[in-house]
Amino acid sequence: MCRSVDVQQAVLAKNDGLAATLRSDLAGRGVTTVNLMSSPGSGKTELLGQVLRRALDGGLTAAALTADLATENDARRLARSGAPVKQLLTGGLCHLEAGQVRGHLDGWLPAGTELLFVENVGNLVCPAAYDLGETLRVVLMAVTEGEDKPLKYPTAFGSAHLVVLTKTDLAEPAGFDEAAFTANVARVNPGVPVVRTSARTGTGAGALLDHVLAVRAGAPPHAPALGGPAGTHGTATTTRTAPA
Ligand SMILES: Nc1nc2c(ncn2[C@@H]2O[C@H](COP(=O)(O)OP(=O)(O)OP(=O)(O)O)[C@@H](O)[C@H]2O)c(=O)[nH]1
Ligand SMILES: [Mg+2]
Repeated sequence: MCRSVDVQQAVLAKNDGLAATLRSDLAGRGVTTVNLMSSPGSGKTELLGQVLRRALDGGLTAAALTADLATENDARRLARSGAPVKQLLTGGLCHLEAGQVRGHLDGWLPAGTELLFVENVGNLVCPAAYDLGETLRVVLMAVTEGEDKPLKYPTAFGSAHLVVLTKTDLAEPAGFDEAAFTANVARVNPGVPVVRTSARTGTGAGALLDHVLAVRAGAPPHAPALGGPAGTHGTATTTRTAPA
């Protein structure tokens, strides 16, 4: 038991080191990196496609790396935006690690990329423990998932710089209690901004992009309840729950 905890801590510590180097390399290349985390099917790909299109329409250079256990479906969907997109297959792993991200960026990330979006594997547990060297960590949740999810997944919600509520077009039929959701978010991560979105109506993609661009322009990201100082996540081994 102790030995397996030691191994987990060592894995996370190694990841933190690689993530810190990656963060510094990406910042040096002028790349703002956004890590998108949510449970499967929350709407990451659908929303990201809209954000990429808006970024490109606004004259920005944006790219996306999307991770799944299997299929290239999401890369195909995201490529319709016109942005460079790469599919990362994790070979059965339920989360992304910094070393994998680095391996897929090397030799692929186009020079001059300003915004890099990384769509994590659909999972609210394991991805939360792994720093990917991101500038912004975003956790998404659909209104159909239930207001209590921030309390049930405190690491994912507590370590985020930004929370995105998706599928708000379904709030009424789902009987979603937004006030309870907002209160639960505030309990695990006081002060974290929440952006409401619907890929069906097109609501919120602009607000999400604006938030990313504000941070890129120098606005300090929210300091999450869990994690290191704003803009860094190099403390997984001491402040985050290790993955099961
Ligand atoms: N009604 C509604 N449906 C949506 C919305 N966004 C996504 N969907 C649908 O929800 C399903 C899942 O969306 P995806 O974008 O694939 O979700 P995901 O989080 O990328 O899923 P994984 O990559 O498998 O984790 C699809 O059928 C989408 O069309 C939305 O805002 N409103
Ligand atoms: Mg997806």
